[in-house]
Amino acid sequence: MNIPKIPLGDWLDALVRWVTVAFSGFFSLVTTAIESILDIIVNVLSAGPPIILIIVLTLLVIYTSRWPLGIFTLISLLLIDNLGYWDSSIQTIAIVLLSGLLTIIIGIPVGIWCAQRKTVHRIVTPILDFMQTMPAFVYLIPSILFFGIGVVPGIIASFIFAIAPTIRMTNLGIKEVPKDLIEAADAFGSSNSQKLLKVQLPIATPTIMAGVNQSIMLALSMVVTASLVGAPGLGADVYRAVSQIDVGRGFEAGLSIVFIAVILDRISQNLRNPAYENLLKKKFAFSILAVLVIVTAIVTGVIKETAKNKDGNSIGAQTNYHIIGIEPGAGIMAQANKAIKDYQLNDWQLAEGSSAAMATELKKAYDHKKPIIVTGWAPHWMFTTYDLKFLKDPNKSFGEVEDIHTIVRKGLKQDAPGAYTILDQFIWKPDDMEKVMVDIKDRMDPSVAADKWIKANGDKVAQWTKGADGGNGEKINLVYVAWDTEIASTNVIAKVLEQNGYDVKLSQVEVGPMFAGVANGSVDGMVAAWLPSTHNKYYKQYKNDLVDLGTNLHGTKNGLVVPKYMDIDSIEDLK
Ligand code: PBE
Repeated sequence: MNIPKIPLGDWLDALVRWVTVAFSGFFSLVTTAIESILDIIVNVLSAGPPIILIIVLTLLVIYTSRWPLGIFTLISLLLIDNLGYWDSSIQTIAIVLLSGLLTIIIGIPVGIWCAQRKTVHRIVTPILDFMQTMPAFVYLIPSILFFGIGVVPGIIASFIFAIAPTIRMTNLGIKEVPKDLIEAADAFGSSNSQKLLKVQLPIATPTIMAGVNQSIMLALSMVVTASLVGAPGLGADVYRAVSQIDVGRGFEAGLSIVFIAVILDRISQNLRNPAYENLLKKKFAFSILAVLVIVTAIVTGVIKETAKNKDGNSIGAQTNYHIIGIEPGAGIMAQANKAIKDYQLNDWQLAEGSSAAMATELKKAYDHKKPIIVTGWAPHWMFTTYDLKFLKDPNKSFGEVEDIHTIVRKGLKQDAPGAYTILDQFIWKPDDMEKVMVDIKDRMDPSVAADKWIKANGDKVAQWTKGADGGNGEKINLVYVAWDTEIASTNVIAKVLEQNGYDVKLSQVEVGPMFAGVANGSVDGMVAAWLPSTHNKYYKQYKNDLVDLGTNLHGTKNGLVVPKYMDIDSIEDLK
């Protein structure tokens, strides 16, 4: 019997699409709110030179957790600054604080409600189980659609992932309040709210704080994940290091995360019972801190606001000085950073994320005729789908028209001569590639789209396979990065190899690992090297261990891309 697949994914897709449109006003409100609060936190944390915050945090740690930990804090923060991760750390601390704040504001009331009503508890528990076990990556996907790329989807995903302990522990803490105390409170005729505020909550506080502490730690564990959708900070540094196989930077950024974790953990654990409470009353100490924070927030806010009002309606102001980028390891990202330098776009930032997230952002802006600037490349389906233009690049920061090369491991020629020949003879045109890309973008399965193109272009494929021995089920492992261009080309060449008797496996990786994998022979090849300039850095690093089979496509282009409705023509206009 043939039971058709239940289209669960399609249903959810449709639901998310509908929600995206129906609640777009609400989502942009949330986005603005979260961004503004985060701005305030970042402003406060970076108000003075780093040493000021280092001293304040050290004092706070000494006060809550004794001086030895204070010394640790001092040294580790100085080290973070010295290694060059101070700004990233500020971003990370701000993100974690905000997610933590949200979990408190929402988690504690929900926890109380659970403790008071059995039904609520019964409904909330499985939801929490679901939220905690669903891989956090999954939340990122609709989050991007709802909130765009940047820090907000990251915060929302962290919040969902981290809120469970606060709710559970609040519920537990209140339930564990001894019965006789409640009875005593009842006997004295206290109202429900009196009972809650004067008896239950105070007694439950240690348990609740343990939950909050857990939530903060979970939020911190999300920073790397959140960076996949463009959240800045140490997580982005780690992600960048992974995609470029930069062991040293990865370790440094990771170490900084560890330091921050220890500091935040100790502060939040001991906040309730500071170590030196006898020297300085808790109320007094925290009031000073609160006043300090509020005053700094107001002062920095006013300064920023006056600065902002000066440039009113420029493209920069409208796009928040953000260029929407893609995977941090992509060559085009290095080029975009170079452009920012070459054209002295000092106010501008390049947001890191992924190609898919960039495409989503572009669609959102385009649908509302809003200004947007993305890192773009051709061939690409976005040029057939939208009216777009490359910004002129007189300084050639993005290099010239390029070729895509096929690169295989050493020894493939001996091990699988037929596959080697096919890979060597593989060549097509930007138009061909774009056709496959458009089908995939219209939600055709990549291998189906590849098959469709192959069927329609038998003559071209025949040229690639001419004179190649068929395989006998030998395994061929191809790597690629999830760029639209390479998804298309890799699937096409994989299909052709399969049709010629090879057992092809595709592995999707980051760009650094793609080159490294072919160089160390753990995979057989790839068709995704953009040369001479885009992937120059990787090519130079590994070229002695690779076999370059030459061009498989001529005529690619990288640059900054904007919708045609925008009134600028050159990167110089961004100044
Ligand atoms: N791209 C597409 C890649 C190469 C292929 C332009 C996004 C890059 O910048 O590395």
